[in-house]
Amino acid sequence: MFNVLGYRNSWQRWLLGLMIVVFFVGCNTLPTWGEKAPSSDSASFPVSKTSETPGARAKAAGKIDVNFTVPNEWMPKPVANPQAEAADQAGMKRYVETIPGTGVVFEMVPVPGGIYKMGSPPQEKGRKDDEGPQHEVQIDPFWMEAHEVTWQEYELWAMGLDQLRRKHGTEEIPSAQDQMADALARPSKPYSDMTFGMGKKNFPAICMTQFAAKIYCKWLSAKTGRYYRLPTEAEWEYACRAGSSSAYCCGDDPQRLGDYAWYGESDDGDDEGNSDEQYQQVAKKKPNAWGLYDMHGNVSEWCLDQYQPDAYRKGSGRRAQNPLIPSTKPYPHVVRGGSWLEPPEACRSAARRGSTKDWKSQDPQIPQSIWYLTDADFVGFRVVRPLKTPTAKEAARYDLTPLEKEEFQTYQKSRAGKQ
Ligand SMILES: [Ca+2]
Repeated sequence: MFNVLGYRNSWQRWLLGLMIVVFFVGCNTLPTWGEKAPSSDSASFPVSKTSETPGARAKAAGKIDVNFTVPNEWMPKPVANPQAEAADQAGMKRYVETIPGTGVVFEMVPVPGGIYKMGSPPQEKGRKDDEGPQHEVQIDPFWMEAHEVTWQEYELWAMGLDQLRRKHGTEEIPSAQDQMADALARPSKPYSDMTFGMGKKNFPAICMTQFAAKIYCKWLSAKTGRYYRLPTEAEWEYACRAGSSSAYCCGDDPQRLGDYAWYGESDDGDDEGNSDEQYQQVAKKKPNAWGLYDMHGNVSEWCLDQYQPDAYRKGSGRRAQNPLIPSTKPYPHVVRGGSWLEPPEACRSAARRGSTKDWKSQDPQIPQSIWYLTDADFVGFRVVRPLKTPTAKEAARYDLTPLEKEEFQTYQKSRAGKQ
């Protein structure tokens, strides 16, 4: 990056790196970038240290603003990936993202903007009250990860493997993107094997809290310079349906689900399921019409929304545009798609589920970990990237809530033995 900008001398590179860090520390609307480097066990959380405005700090530091362009002024410079660039929806392509410095790749699939009916009709088999009434939703275009986040992807951040690779590899000098990524918090080490013996390579990562999934997205954004986040519940269902209005992306008949999904035994016992009572490697079944794998089943997937069973009934009756139910409390948050553990009905496009506190009931810590769900071996996630990168102010809608930041601070203090 620095050479591209013409900063070839070491002191110039150092100064530019310092200025970038200073800029992000001062950015009140994005307080999670630019904190001091974390320890390997747990990291300090970025908090602005002065009341100066970002503009004032940037000015004091020099002409930092020349390195950032609107509307991406708050994001790191993207690492080169021509396939990932698009000026409009027509230009959106499927692309492969290589997590810089690692060789680990994942694939992103374009999801066109559009309008659909969210929820299920009263006659749908297996339908629950929280899925109605159906209502129109308008969704802006985005890319979605073709598959659930795998252990290879997740552990680069969660276990600090990206830092280890850099330490023992040929590229020891962290890039500007690395420095921002390194400044984000990482989980403490897990107490036990979080795969539960179900396999690791190309299997979906599981047992993370929604908080952990959100920080992973921030880390990924810093690493790549492209804005990644969790999907909203409305985006998730839209992508799962891929233009369909039936119970599943392949129609209403659960008999066809086996071609597209890994799922568990049906409630009536007539269908014993196909998952062999464990999660399976990602992208082994057929994708839906938009090229997305395992939206039904395998592992349930985190969404950003607070789960409200009566949310649809509270709707205004007007078409909702990019709806999101903001998070105000730790539970319940939305997971979607059902899992290897659940019957076909729970894997329907409209099926909703909220997280519960007993998903970490075996966690012996006080307070319990903010990173792991010891009892949620059926929960994972995948990332999305909106076509239009939001401004820092717009992105605050999808960012950590004040409550989450407070919980993090409390947890950090308890870990440090200060409480
Ligand atoms: Ca899934």
